[in-house]
Amino acid sequence: MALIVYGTTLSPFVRKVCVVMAEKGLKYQIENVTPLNAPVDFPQVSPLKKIPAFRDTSLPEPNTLADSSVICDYLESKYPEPALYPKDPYLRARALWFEEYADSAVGMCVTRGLFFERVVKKLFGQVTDEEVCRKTLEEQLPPLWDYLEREIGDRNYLVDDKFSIADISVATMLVNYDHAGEDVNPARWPRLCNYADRLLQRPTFKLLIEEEAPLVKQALAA
Ligand SMILES: N[C@@H](CCC(=O)N[C@@H](CS)C(=O)NCC(=O)O)C(=O)O
Repeated sequence: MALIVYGTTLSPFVRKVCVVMAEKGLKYQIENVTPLNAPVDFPQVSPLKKIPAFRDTSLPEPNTLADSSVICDYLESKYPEPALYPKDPYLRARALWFEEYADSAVGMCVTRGLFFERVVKKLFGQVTDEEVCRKTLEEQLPPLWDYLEREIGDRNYLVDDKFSIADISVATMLVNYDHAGEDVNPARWPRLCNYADRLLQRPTFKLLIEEEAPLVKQALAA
């Protein structure tokens, strides 16, 4: 298999890369690595020891990359169809902005503030810190959702009303939000709620969500 992803799709960043590959019709192999069970030589593939990391075995060494945004950019350059980044320079930059917004601010809240507390900790027999979750849900996430609600407006997709890396990056965070047992409140954020419902039904997301569900269910029941 030429394309290898190191990680687990429970990570929104790993899922982002897998969805990009699936949208492009690429076959890939997952090497199951989590930051907690990474082999000692993992830093050779991922110098910051984060997932995802990636290898294209069709290339001579060094043939690895780290960081979801870097990997997705590589995949777009190497496999340009279907395009997941706008061609127009401004629209492309705007898509990258939403990718950054999702990866950083939303990611911090959804992964650290909710998914880690409610799912990862439970998988490791640890106790959820309810105060961290409360603060995330009541104080930190609402302004982030407000912004996305405004930006979606009457469109189906965030940039130029075409499906792009912007939507993949936001939607992968919405999957972890859902895995952490939360729904976007339709009364307060009707557009974001509708957007989440639509994107998570997309076959490339749906397939991964279904694969991830049993482990998440096990954690939530613990
Ligand atoms: N900017 C990175 C973020 C990746 C990331 O933070 N991954 C988490 C898992 S969701 C991780 O590996 N954390 C381990 C650590 O921070 O040491 C990307 O886009 O790939």
